[in-house]
Amino acid sequence: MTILPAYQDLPIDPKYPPKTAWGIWGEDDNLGTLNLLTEERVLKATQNVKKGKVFPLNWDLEKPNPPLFGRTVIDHHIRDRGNDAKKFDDVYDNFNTQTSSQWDGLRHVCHHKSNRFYNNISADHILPGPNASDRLGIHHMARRGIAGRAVLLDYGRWRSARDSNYNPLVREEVPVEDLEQVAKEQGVTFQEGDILLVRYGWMEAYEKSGGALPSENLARPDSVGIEASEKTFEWIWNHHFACVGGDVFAFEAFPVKDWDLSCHAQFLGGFGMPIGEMFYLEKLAEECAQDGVYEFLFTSAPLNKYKGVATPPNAICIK
Ligand code: UVW
Repeated sequence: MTILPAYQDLPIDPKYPPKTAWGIWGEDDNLGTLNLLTEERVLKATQNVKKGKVFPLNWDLEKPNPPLFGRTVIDHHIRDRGNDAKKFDDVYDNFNTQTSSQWDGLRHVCHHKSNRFYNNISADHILPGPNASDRLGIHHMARRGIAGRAVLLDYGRWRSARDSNYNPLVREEVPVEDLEQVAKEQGVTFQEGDILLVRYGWMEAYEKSGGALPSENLARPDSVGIEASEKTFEWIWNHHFACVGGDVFAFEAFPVKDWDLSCHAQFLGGFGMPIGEMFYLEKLAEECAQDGVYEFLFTSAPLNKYKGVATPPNAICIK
């Protein structure tokens, strides 16, 4: 098993930009921190299945509506295959893999300071043209599959219990000290290779608001999320999470103040760590609040789209 360097010791080779994890799993690696989901860890994660309760994490494909960032609402048609109302297919038009619940794959956002994607991949690998390749395509994640032990930090419930004015639809930076405190109070101890899920309470607030986001501008909506800072990057890397996800649309506080210093740029481009967004965590969080168990088996089957950028997670947690 690879012994991972600490954040302060990144990169492993001075030829790479500071604080990147490039090269750790080889220069030809397309999976980044998902490499931490070893067979041993997956097997061990199955020991968390005690009740047989299943929690799917895909939100409605049509939400949020209107979509954020100029994305499209899926346009669904039923095709009558024989024109005799006996056999039907689905047809999806305008399907953007990132309108609803999603994994941001490693083609989504580059390490802004170097303008390269994870493992030193340039944008011309991703765009059509003479240098196009399949590097970092979402199919790599799909063909491997994602499974492991996940832990939920229900920051939203913890925070709401302390602050009746808490509003996840307003920009606010969550410091890692607060996540540590939530973990402590929930009795969660992190393990290397964990899938970290954070429920900020954004989706609940969104649903309660009837989908009326306070921001006029759907290209720059407001939300709570983790603080984008060196301290956060160090905390995330040094726990050696396999990936992170939450019920918010960006995982980090939004709008992003400086993309060079954003979690998107550092996690995706710097670490090769997929980011899960708008995961539906409501029923899972209710169950965890009732039984006090915040760890479980997590599985996710990304769409096997050759050279894709992102994917609905098709994730399921089993307790
Ligand atoms: C942001 O870029 C903030 O969100 P997404 O990952 O959905 O593009």
